[in-house]
Amino acid sequence: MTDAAWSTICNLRQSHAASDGDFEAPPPTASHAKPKRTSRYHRTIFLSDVHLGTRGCKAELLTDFLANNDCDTLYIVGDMIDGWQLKHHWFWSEAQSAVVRALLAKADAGTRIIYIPGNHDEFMRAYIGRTVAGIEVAADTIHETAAGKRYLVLHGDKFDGVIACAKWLARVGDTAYSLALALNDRLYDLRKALGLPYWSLSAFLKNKVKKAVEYVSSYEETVARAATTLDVDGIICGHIHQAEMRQIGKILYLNDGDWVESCTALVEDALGNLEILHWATFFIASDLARAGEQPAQKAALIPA
Ligand SMILES: [Mn+2]
Repeated sequence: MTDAAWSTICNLRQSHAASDGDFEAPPPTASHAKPKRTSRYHRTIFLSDVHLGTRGCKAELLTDFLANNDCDTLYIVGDMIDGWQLKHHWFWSEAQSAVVRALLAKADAGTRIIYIPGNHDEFMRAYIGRTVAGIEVAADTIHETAAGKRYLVLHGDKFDGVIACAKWLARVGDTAYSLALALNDRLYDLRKALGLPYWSLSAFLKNKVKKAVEYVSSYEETVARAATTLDVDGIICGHIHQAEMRQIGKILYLNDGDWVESCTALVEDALGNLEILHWATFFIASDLARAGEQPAQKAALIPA
């Protein structure tokens, strides 16, 4: 891609600077230098695996999240742009442009943005150590919370190169399993007629799904084990599209999830408390609230 995608982003930046468009241009006066307090203000936001450039990217939800959440520091924990997909299929929507504009508007308004490239946007690794469009690019970094806890922040692909099929297997496996149960009997009859030994399609698929689940938990444990050798309290990563917050030995494993399936972000409040926000819940809840129904369900909150 990457040149094409990059020039799209550069053009967006220029058009953002040139006109207000749908988004507020940053006011020139110093009194407006701080980000505006919107419905939620966090000390830090971590988000990853947005996969801009793919049809799967939930750009509308992310735009809504960015419009309703502000912070002092925003970490983009990799796979923001999907360079792999862009090489084959160019898919860029207005909603995806809106995500880029919203991020640039935050940078212009004084939010510190740190971009840690992942495996799908590895072309961004060429900019490590530089500040591009007001966004700092780093290979990985240490984040210190307001409570003084230290977390290693990185995308997490270095712990596993071949992961793409895990979630796919789990989801497809679920539907396929019931289908397989029905097919299994016919297969049994067929194999018997052909003189072949018994072989269970459903058991085979079940084993595949089990392996996918095992994969996620072994990934989490691998990451946590790697972190124990460092002087940190925990690790914040993305990559496997599975938001999680769990203590593994001495390490607090935090995964901010993704914006393809779960639409989650990890946020830190002024006291250093960390929380995973499931934005789809808030997004739907705000619609319900407008319709006078039940309010949002609050996501898990753990102390720092
Ligand atoms: Mn990744």
